[in-house]
Amino acid sequence: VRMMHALRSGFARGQLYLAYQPQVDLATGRAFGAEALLRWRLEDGRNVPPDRFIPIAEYSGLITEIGEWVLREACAELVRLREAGHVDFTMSVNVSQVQFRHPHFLDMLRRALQDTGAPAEYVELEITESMAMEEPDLLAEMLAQVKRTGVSIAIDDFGTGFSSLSHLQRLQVDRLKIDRAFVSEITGSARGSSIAEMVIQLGRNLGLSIIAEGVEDERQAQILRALGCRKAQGFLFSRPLAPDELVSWLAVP
Ligand code: G
Ligand code: G
Ligand code: MN
Ligand code: NA
Repeated sequence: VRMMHALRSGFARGQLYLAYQPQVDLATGRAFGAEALLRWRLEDGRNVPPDRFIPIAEYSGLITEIGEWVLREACAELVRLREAGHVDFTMSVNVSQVQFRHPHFLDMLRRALQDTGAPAEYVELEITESMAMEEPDLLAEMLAQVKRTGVSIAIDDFGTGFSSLSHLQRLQVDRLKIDRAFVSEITGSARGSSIAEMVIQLGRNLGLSIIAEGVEDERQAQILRALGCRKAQGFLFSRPLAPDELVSWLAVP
């Protein structure tokens, strides 16, 4: 409860901000987009990790307001990047299940796009695989409506949720993100790479884009390339960056 109050007042006082992690093409190393990641810096300069405060934001319902702010902020940053010449750049935004199920989610999404001038086709929403398992018909309908706005959809942490493949096939999803737990295993045994391999193959069969997350070293990148994965994000390329750092990072050829 204490943390909930601290989060509420911290949000009101501007302690939340976004960091942007570049997403790169594995063949060229060039960035095609970024994922917006929520951060909370306390007055004393310490950061609270998102795994600690996001569940509290969800539980308290604050995530609806915070999530709206995140989406608007990320869309505004996308527009600034476009004005700086990065016109073919996508912005991925994490959406919590609580936020996504809010009755006004679609209105909120449309308004955020309209007010910021962010082009929908360069905005991607990340939902978690666990969301894909609950109330499949409702989710399928929601995703269809999101798609009608022009925004695309990625399934985050893919491979962790055991969602059924027949269900996945019915969802209007554009991309699967291979969870970093599976990326960290690919340099070990053949068994270790089997989930990453399966996801890449699944993406190929269903016509979905695949991105590997948490890529930390060149060997992992090499194996992913060999398996046919074409996109990645992770510390090998860049940690999450402040907006001005992202602009500088993008400027280096
Ligand atoms: O990089 P990081 O430690 O920030 O990510 C921790 C977790 O927090 C990840 O699972 C990520 O998906 C989640 N996360 C980061 N930003 C947001 C956000 O804006 N909204 C939601 N709902 N989750 C986020
Ligand atoms: O949304 P998601 O849970 O995927 O958020 C990505 C999380 O992973 C963020 O907390 C981000 O800071 C973190 N992260 C990004 N790249 C790497 C990486 O290469 N290695 C590890 N261990 N974590 C990473
Ligand atoms: Mn994510
Ligand atoms: Na993830």
